[in-house]
Amino acid sequence: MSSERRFRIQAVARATGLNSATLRAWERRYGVPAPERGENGYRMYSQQDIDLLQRMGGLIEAGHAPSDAARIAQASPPVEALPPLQAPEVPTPGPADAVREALLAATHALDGDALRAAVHRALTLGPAWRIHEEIFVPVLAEIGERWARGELTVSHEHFATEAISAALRDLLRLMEPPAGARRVLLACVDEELHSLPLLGVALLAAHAGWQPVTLGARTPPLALASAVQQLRPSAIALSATMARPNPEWHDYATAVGDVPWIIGGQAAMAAQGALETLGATVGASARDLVDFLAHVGPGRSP
Ligand code: B12
Repeated sequence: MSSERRFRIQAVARATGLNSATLRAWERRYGVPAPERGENGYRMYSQQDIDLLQRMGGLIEAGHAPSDAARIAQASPPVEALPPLQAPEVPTPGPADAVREALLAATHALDGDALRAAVHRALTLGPAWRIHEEIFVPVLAEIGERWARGELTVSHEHFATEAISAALRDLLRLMEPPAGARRVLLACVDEELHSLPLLGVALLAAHAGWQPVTLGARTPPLALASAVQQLRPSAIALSATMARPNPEWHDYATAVGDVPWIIGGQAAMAAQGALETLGATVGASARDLVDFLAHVGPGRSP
């Protein structure tokens, strides 16, 4: 490895605003970037890798599909040098850090006023999908960790989830789809109670100009099949967090018929091979939906 400064994935995630699952997914799918590996196997990113990621992120924000953004970012050198990454040991806390901390502190204290105030501050910090990705997703993951360590109870988790879900629903209501927008049908698989991830997916669908229709938690294959019959969606997005002993992937493949489908969440990632064999696209992060929808076609029907 060269003597040039290298950064670990968490530092790169903080510097680029992309989460680590997205960084790994872009590397796997588009080879963007291809960081060196340290002796311990950890990814070690160079400043050039970070510049490339920032270019690709900027292109996606400007409306390019991720696959196009990857190609363009790799082909075009930066017009001007981007500011170097902050040293990972001394990250400067920004407004997003402060809001994340405030959300966690309010959750610990079960303080409704403080939680509402922190959620409102979060809503001022950028476009809806970015607020979700940079603030709500890491806070929910941290709440999950603290719950698993016994530092927070289910009441704390419900308390925070309720407020964040309400905020995401409000954001979705504000993102009126354009006239003639095509439908993407969203649902959690059977027995799946983690419906909140679907709200993030719905936000990105709306951002891409599609009309999300969300069925929510615990949607058995037959219920999905009847919704597909009735709504005739142009695409289907499913979410599966918890692994189950006998997942009915085959029944879902039947339920979707010939409608293109994507499935994400931890359980879907673990069953990637089986799902792809059944014709599904497997998404590592909600952003993968944008790429998938771009391949399905324009958000508005011709
Ligand atoms: C809130 C929460 C709950 C709430 C859910 C409320 C709701 N309405 O959603 C409730 C209380 C119901 C719940 C219940 C349980 N939970 Co829970 N929960 C969480 C928590 C804290 C947040 C979940 C969340 O919304 N995350 C934010 C989302 C946006 O992130 P994500 O799920 O990682 O999704 C990302 C990607 O996977 C992807 N993605 C997901 N879906 C899709 C779909 C598409 C199409 C695409 C493209 C991408 C995509 O995009 C997302 C963003 O990038 C997590 C902690 C965590 N790390 O997530 C635990 C967590 C998921 N829960 C866990 C557990 C163990 C449980 C319970 C078994 C607890 C129990 N003993 O009862 C039950 C199981 C219920 C069930 N059968 O489904 C574990 C799961 C561990 C595992 N995989 O085995 C976690 C990780 C907590 C932990 N650290 O242990 N939970």
